[in-house]
Amino acid sequence: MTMTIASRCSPFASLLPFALLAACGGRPNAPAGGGADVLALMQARNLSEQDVNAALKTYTPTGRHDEYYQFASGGHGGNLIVIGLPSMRILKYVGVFSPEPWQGYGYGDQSGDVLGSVQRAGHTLTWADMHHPALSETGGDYDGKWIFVNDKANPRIAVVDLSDFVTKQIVGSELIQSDHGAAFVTPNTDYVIETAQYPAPLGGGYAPIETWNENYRGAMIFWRFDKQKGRILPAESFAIELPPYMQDLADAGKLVSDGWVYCNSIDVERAYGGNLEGRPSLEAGASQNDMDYLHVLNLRRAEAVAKAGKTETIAGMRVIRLQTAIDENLLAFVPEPKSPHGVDVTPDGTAVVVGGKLDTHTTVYDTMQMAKLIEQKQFVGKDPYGVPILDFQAAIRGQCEIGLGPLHTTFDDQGFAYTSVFIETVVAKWSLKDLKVVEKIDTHFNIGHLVAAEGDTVSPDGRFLVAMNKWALDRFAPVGPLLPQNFQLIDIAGAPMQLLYDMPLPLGEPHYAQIIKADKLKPIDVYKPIGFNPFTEAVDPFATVAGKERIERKADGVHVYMTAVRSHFTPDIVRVKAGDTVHLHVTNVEQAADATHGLAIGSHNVNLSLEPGKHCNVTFKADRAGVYPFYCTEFCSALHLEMAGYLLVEPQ
Ligand code: RUQ
Ligand code: CUA
Repeated sequence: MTMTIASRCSPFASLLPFALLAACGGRPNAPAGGGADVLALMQARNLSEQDVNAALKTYTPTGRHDEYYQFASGGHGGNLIVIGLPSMRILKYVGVFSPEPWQGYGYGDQSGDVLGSVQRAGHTLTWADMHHPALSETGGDYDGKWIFVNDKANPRIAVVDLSDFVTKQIVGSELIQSDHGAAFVTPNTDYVIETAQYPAPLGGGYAPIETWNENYRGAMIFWRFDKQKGRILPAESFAIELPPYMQDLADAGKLVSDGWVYCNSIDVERAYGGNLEGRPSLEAGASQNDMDYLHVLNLRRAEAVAKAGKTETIAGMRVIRLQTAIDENLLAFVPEPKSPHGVDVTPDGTAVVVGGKLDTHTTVYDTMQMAKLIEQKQFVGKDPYGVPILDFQAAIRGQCEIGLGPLHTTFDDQGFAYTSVFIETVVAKWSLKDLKVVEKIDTHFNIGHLVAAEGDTVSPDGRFLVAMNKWALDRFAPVGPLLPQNFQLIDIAGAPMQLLYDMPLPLGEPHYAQIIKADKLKPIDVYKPIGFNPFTEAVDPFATVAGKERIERKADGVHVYMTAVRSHFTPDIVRVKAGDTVHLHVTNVEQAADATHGLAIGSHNVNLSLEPGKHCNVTFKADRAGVYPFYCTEFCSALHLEMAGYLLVEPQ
């Protein structure tokens, strides 16, 4: 058999991976796909053996599911992107901070309530700068239940339910004016961490920027998450006031360091710009010192302090003031090299890896050692606000010489760390044991974050890593000056690392992503029982039963109780008077998987997605007399085009 394959596929047979040999020779008499044999295809498409090897590792035949889900931030698109691995097929965009027409997200009453639930400075927001998704965890491992995402521009946190991939809640506090160290969860998802980035007066309001040192502050918010309800409880959440440095990324301790939180900072120089006012630019001013401060917070103690009521309420948020945090010994600093960025706790929880953008090292801090030094109050100094400082050398395990511009670090199951190196534009693989680089692989280009399968849990999977590159340059067919980002799938199962696939991501700049084993998710396929409202998570009081469709005129307007089923809406004629407020209540009474209908009413910005069993309410003003067709927007059946009706707005 082997001989037959070898002779059929020569001259490269010995070089080809086994799977390919099987493909070209497994059925000796069957022609390869499309009638051409594999070698001819390779030649025709100018593919190397390495290319074919990569293709075999990612190609996923029809009907076969991916092994992993990657949840990627949609950046300033404000949506969450769901990608299958290893195929890199996009499975879904989930509307979170931006309206999502396909899902009707932001167009119905309740989905609009979620999207519009946090206003800032009196403004309704329809976009976000999403950075860091965080999957919910139990015991430090992803549990596949929820995912949290942040909005850097208008500090908010959203809760996305992974049973139906729908955004259920958005919270935000006017305490802070931006965030970056978010969203990160504690190992049992008791808290979702949101840290401010750019200092401002706490709670909003104005203070002259010259009074930065006195009046501007940072803060870290601990949003309490209730796993029973699947919701953040703002009233049980609290914050810690921080000095006016620019706090950057954060991470929660795990296992031995469970109960500790780490956050780095830039601009301990407290520069605030003014390059047209005779001061150095913010960028130059913030890069003067050799060291910034890694913040080490004792969350358990902070929780007790908040519980004891040693807080002040600012903008509705309970805040542990900085002096209280110092007095209670729940905050300490450790120097960290030049303009740090990523802070990542190792799978065993014994260390925190910090990448310094203007340094050539990653610094590995010893979590237990820092806890000990803090408990014994072995400090070597104080910052201008009185926050105690630990000795750098005493706090670290060591440093790894990485290369130019280390940013973020993720981990595998073999004791290796993988750091994105922005300036060098490579992934550096290094050993956590002896802090030595073992291998580097090029990325294309300017890698930002990177993520390995379950790489920030207590039990990483290894196998795959995705480099999330900022620039694509020449990788794809040109599409004008605004280029997509480039996600590169890398095989890390063995050495050397192998680049498998380039995926353009043309929708805002994603920053971070997380990768979870697919079998941890158990999404529903239809809403049950019929009339279920995903946003209230109950059968809607306005749910309509087949046979009970009706139109009722009430004090607050005209209520239309409608059903949708292949291939008609009932009622299909709706008569109202100009000036009426219309409350449309629509239930998709079907229970067949994928039997989704849509409901669009032209000229009124009405657009609903009616998945099987789902109920939607939408309220709109029929202010202008006219004849407005409505119709189904999903090609649901052979008579889909006939699934239509008329909104007749009669003159008064
Ligand atoms: S941060 S790479 Cu939010 Cu690194 Cu973007
Ligand atoms: Cu329902 Cu098309």
